[in-house]
Amino acid sequence: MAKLVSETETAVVSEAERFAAFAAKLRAAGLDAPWTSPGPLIPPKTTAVQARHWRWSDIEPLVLEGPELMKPGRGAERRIIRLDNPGVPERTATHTISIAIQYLLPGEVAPAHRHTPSAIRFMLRGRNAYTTIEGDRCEMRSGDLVLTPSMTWHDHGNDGPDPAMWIDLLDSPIVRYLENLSGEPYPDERQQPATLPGVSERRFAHAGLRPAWRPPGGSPHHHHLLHWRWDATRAALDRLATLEPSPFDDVIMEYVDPITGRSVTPALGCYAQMLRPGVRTRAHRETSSAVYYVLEGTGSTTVGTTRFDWGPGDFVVVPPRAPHSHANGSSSAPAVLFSVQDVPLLTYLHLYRTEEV
Ligand code: GTQ
Ligand code: FE2
Repeated sequence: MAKLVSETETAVVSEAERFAAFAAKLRAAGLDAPWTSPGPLIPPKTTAVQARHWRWSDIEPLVLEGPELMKPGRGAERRIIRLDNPGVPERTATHTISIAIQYLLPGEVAPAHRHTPSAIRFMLRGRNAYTTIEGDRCEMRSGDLVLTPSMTWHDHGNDGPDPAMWIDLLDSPIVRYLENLSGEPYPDERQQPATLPGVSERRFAHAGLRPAWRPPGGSPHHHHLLHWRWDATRAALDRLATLEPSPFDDVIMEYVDPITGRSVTPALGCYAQMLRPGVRTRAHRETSSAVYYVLEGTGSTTVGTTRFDWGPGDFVVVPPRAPHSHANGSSSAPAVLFSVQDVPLLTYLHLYRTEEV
């Protein structure tokens, strides 16, 4: 008997040794056979993105402290403070979305540059602050969304009497993962703007209408809307609120290119959403991730079993596949949320799924 057992053991060891020897030969040849190591062929991976809540009362004093320590200019370029999700290796808000608050004092300029990530600005406060994109000067008022497509020259300035503050939303984590992160400074601090500001808005900001003639030539970026005004967005939400709402998001609209109907950037979409007074949405899971920013009202977002109670200026991150629902805490006032979500990218990859939980 003893002899038999030891023979079996020898056979087992030698099989493991043969696997190890084979794996070593594969490695030396720059190859790998997944069946030489334990585990399933396609091991599932749980998300590193954490459900998180940042309160505006914690963010704002730190944003206001920035100017004592940093001046925008060549080098550091932008006075920004990023949302840091501790679960994400690159310390961005989610694995696909980078969010920052940018702060610019009266008279300051954030110098012109361009880069491969697409960027979106969501204006918070200040008057006569602008972003110039490919020469089109977009004067940003509170609640406006301004698009900086990939590799377009852009500089920001504040010509008003008050400090200006806005949210930057970038797809840089995706571009980094795709190993295409790059950028360059513009030769001058600012671009020479076109004679008239808001050219893209003059051409394209009229829902249901597009110019039947455009001057020949110009940058390809001169054929898209770059600036969505808050008053139009808010009015659209009020009108949609008179019709049947989504059970999961209540009254929700996506910002789109009025000519192509596509999301504002290829990977990331932006949404404006109203939770009518007293509304509690049903919970669902989505394969996408999202960052919500509270514009108006108070309420809560429940992610998994954690309830985040929010008010104006707060941010909430919903990781991929996390069950989530929203509630307006007021029975008399609407709550309004702005969000950025990687739904367009997931849809393109045929990975977007949603299910009620
Ligand atoms: O304002 O151009 O938050 O290039 C990150 C990178 C803002 C900007 C950010 C940028 C900018
Ligand atoms: Fe930039």
